[in-house]
Amino acid sequence: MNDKLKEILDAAMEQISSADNMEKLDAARVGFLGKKGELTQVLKGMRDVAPEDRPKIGQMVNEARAVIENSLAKKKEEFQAVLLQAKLSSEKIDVTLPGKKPAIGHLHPNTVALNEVKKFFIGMGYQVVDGPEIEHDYYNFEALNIPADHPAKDEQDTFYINDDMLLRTQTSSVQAHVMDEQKPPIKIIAPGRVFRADEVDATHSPSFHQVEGLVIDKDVTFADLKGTLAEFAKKIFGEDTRVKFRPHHFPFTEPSAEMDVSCFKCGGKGCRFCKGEGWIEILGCGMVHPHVLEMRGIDPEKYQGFAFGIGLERIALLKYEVDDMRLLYENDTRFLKQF
Ligand code: 2NM
Repeated sequence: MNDKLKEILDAAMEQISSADNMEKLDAARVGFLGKKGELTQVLKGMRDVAPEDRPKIGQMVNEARAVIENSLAKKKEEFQAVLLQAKLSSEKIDVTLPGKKPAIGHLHPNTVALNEVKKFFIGMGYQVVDGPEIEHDYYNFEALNIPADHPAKDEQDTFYINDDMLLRTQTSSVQAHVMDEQKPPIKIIAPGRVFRADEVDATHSPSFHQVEGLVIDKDVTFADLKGTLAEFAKKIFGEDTRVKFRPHHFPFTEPSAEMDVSCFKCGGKGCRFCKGEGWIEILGCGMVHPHVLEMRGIDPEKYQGFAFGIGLERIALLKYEVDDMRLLYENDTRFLKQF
């Protein structure tokens, strides 16, 4: 019996140590320790052993079983370590590889232009104000000297919400509110989105942006207007820029004018950029109409004001030499990332 056990133990150790994968190791376990395994058979054969020898034999079988189980466990651990190592090296991350560059956006051309405009006027002591995009018909039109039957109301045909409310056509409505809320002196710009029922083309959009300015104080004259806007043109289009005022009509200013700047491409000689004119139209302006001041409770005998309106897209398109406003709104990054 002793010899038989030793034989089984040797065979088991041999099979375990020569197993080179998990399947073979498992086969060895079943072959020796399983229900029909060789060691199990020995235990089953105990009934043939003399009763006085049984404890001793039993102990020997259990010892052999412990030795085999130990070896199996050790070998299993070895295999698992090898598997883990293989997994770790196949899933290794190369921390020295260059990272993916995050796509960082940048300011929209409109925003860049607006920042420049703001910077100039803030430097001149203006306050930047905003107001509602949805406005009362009264503040958008009547308060700006555009009565219900005025032809200018047709030109600016807009989007009505109901009989009283509309999407503002100009940010001058903000200035009417400021005249209600503040006493002169007033020195403000009102940048913002405005809306008009226009068809989309290279120079029109149903929604665009304006920066309107208003100065009200004692002894404000057209000379203040000219000096301010000439300085503005130099800051935006270059120190050599000259300006020209052409008489115009706006219902809310009297007198009114449009301001042209000398072409910053050809310096005024005439080129393709300024369509041979040498001048480029840039904004509308004028002295605030006395009736506009009266309606807001400001005495036009004591106070005068000048006002102006700049199209932001126009500035952005000129600055970047882009000939189609639609490009500013299509969000095509191939276009936008050039700036
Ligand atoms: C323009 C042109 C000329 C203007 C007038 C006013 C106000 F509120 F004082 F009446 N705000 N903005 C104005 C004047 C706007 O845009 C082309």
